[in-house]
Amino acid sequence: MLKENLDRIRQYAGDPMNSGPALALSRHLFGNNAGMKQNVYGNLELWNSRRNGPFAEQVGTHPVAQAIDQVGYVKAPWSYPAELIDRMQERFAQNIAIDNVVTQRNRDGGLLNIAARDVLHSMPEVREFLNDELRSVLRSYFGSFVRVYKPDFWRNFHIPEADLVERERYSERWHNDSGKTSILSILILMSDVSEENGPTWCISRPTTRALMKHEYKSRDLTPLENIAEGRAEVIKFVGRRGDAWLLNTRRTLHRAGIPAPGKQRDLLGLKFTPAAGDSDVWDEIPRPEEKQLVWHRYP
Ligand SMILES: O=C(O)CCC(=O)C(=O)O
Ligand SMILES: [Fe+2]
Repeated sequence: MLKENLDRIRQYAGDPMNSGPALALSRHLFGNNAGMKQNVYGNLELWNSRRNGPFAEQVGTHPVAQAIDQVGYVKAPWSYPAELIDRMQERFAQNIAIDNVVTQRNRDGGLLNIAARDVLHSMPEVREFLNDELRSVLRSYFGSFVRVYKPDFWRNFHIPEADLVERERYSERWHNDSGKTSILSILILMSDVSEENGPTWCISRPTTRALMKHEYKSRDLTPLENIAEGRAEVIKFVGRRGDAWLLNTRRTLHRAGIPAPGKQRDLLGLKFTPAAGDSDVWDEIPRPEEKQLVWHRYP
């Protein structure tokens, strides 16, 4: 008992920002479950880029950027052309054919998930998703140019009940992603998605904050149902292929929906952080300093 407590104290003392008490305090202070370091570093990075970045005077002027800050997510007011989605689907099929994907199966060998990760080279058309409209939202959000990284394309299938209870299979449990809160994501539908295809579920930033007090326990201890019941709506990202949502997955509780038996759902995700310098960059590194503070010196 004494030893256990001593071990715990040593652990906190060695890395206090990563301790249980720090997580509890950060939930109270920041209204999400991303972590103390993640919030402190993320806020500092955003503060720096918004204040000193080359587009500082545009910060907060774009209604889409405002909505991401206030609501936590927003449907993009543009859609990507079907022809671009078709080319991405061809690339995904090629990646599957040469086994350049990560596959998860259930106990009976049935498919749960297929993911093509870091597709910058295997799906070069991914660069076309950073269009002028997205660029102007990002400049107003960050005040700077952006690093785009971790472009992933994944396909989810139904999860049988028995596989569901044992452990999490893809991201079907309510969570905030870890990593700095300065990271912004875009999720783009690569197939038509209705309720039965298992859309992403998302809870707004203010409601996420409210749920941190009581209802939300942890990723593994919170039921899959609508935990915002009676407080607010759970938004489901249903739409046509090419539709997209911008969201801060550190500040909004979200989860993958589960496709009905025999149904599936395809999604492309990209992540953005502020970049120094005078152009947007596509980063080759899968997870650039996701949990570290990067203090850019802007010109
Ligand atoms: O697949 C989904 O709908 C959600 C995935 C997710 O939680 C994430 O990318 O952070
Ligand atoms: Fe997530």
